[in-house]
Amino acid sequence: MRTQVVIIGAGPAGLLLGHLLLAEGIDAILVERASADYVLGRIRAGVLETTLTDLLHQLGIDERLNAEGLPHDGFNLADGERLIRIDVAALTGRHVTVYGQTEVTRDLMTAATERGLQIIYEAADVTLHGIEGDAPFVTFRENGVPKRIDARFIVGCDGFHGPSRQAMPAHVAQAFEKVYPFGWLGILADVPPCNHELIYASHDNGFALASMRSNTRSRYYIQVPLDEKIEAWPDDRVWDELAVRLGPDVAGNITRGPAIEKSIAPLRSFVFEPMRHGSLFLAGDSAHIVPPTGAKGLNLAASDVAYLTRALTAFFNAHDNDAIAQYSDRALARVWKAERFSWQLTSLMHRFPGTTPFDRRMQMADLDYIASSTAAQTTIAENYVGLPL
Ligand code: FAS
Ligand code: PHB
Repeated sequence: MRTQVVIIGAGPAGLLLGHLLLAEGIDAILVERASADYVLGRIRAGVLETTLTDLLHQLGIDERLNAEGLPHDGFNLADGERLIRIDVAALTGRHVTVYGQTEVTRDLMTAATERGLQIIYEAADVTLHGIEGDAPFVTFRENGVPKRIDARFIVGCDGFHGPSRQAMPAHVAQAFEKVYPFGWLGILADVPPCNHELIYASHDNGFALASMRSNTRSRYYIQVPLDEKIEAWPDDRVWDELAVRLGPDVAGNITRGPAIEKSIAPLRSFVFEPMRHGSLFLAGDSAHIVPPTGAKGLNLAASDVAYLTRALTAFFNAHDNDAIAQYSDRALARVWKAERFSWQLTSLMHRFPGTTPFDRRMQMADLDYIASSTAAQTTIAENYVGLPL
């Protein structure tokens, strides 16, 4: 097989890139390790910047988003005594949309079938070849049969554990990482949310987040120790701890119900440089990871893909090599600012092992300052809605 761009990974980054290239008349084939059902089964992000929703509107892959997406003009920080509302609409003129990553992925998959975007699922042993030349190719096995796709470029959208980042030569690569000493236990339940907007809570016991997927489906998280076992958290214990950490005013509005999904995810900050070498580009989680506190992970995948689409379109349709040469620096500039915001909000809202009473007072003073300062709230707001491309 031959195409112009091989995309490894059919998660949100790969699917979005495939559609955007197709819309520009650029031929792409996606090669995905898992089944479509497995990809859809992963419960992840919930808050979309306009960075991502604008692309879905541009593609016309927005019918369900328009019908079911919940525009949010603000969110809340809870410090144990009050809710500090960050009015992102008033402070930035923009909003975010609550619409699950699973639904974004589902919409992109449905549109792929309708529009003829080629996706090869359950591809085994995907391997990259020739990335330092201008005739790279990917090999893999489909139903046990060896296959090969030749292309002009390969884009690694294969997430944190995929092969693309590993294919970058060590002498050009530099990784930056911070692993946090705790994780997030998340539950999904078909109960109405406890609040009409998200609440990020800082409590002596640890962090909690009250989010949602719709007006009838809630998504909650609590900070747990890194070595915590999910078995130690039956539903009732999760609901009890959420009531404590979200505070008495909110606790009364929590509707309990059986968790339809419950999992623990580690938190890390990670950036890999460069995001391009030869004929290989990286986009999304294959190049960077943020702690989900700032709701940036999925949205950074969208900005990477927006930059890369512009670059590949200039190359194929205008014979302009400059944009592909600038891709890595341009994408990383936005990645690092999102890494900073995510790290800062994580540091503010979580309990770190070894936190001293002074450290805790510093967190409380920071929250008290945010409550009293429009300037501080504006800084948070403009990062939360997404910095400009
Ligand atoms: P993905 O990991 O989504 O997709 C990569 C794809 O590549 C997968 O389908 C995988 O099967 C495939 N792949 C891997 N290896 C392959 C191989 N060898 N060959 C072919 N295909 C291969 N972000 C937020 O904004 N908010 C959140 O609350 C949030 N929660 C998260 C919770 C968890 C547990 C995780 C892991 C991430 C979370 N994220 C969150 C971040 C997440 O949403 C990512 O940013 C988003 O999935 C990025 O999309 P992709 O870059 O497409 O990577
Ligand atoms: C979610 O709803 O899954 C979610 C929302 C906001 C975050 C993280 C996760 O910052």
